[in-house]
Amino acid sequence: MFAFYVNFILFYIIVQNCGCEKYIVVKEPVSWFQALINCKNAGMELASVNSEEESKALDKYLTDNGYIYGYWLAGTNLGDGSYYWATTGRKVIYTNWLSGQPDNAIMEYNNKEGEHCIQLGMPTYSLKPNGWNDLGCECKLSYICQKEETCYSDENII
Ligand SMILES: [Ca+2]
Repeated sequence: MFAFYVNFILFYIIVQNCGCEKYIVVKEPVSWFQALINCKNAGMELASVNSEEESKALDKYLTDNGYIYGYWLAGTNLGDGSYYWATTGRKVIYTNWLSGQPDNAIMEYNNKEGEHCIQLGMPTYSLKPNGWNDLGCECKLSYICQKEETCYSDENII
C-alpha cells in the first residue's frame, strides 16, 4: 500500500444527466505525470472538468475546504499544442482560465520550456482562485482523481 491512500478526502458530486462522479483530493504534492499515474493506480483518473456545472460544484467543495496551492487536472497541451484531457483523449472544450491565463510563462523553474499542464486554483494569483492556470508539468501540486460511479447514499454529496 502506498502513501497515496493516507492523505485524501473523498466526496461526490452529482452531475446532471451524467450519474455520480466520485472524487478524491490528494494533498501530497506530486508532478502532473505522477498525479496521472497515481490516479490510474487507484482505479481512477486524474480529474477533467467538462462543464460549468461540474466546475462550480468542484470549486464550491474546494473553497469550502480551503484551497492549498492548486490542484492538477488532466489537461495538457504537450501533444500538438492544443489542450486535451490526457485521460479521455478529448479536446478541452469547456474552459475556466483565470484572467491572463494560459500565458505559457517561460521561467527558470521550467527550464524556459513553458507551461503545459492545467492547474485548478491559484490562490497566490487571484482572490478568486477557482479558475485555471497553465503551469510547468514538473511542478509538484496536490491533485484530484475522479471516477464515474453509482451513488449509493447521500453521504458526502454536495
Ligand atoms: Ca501560467
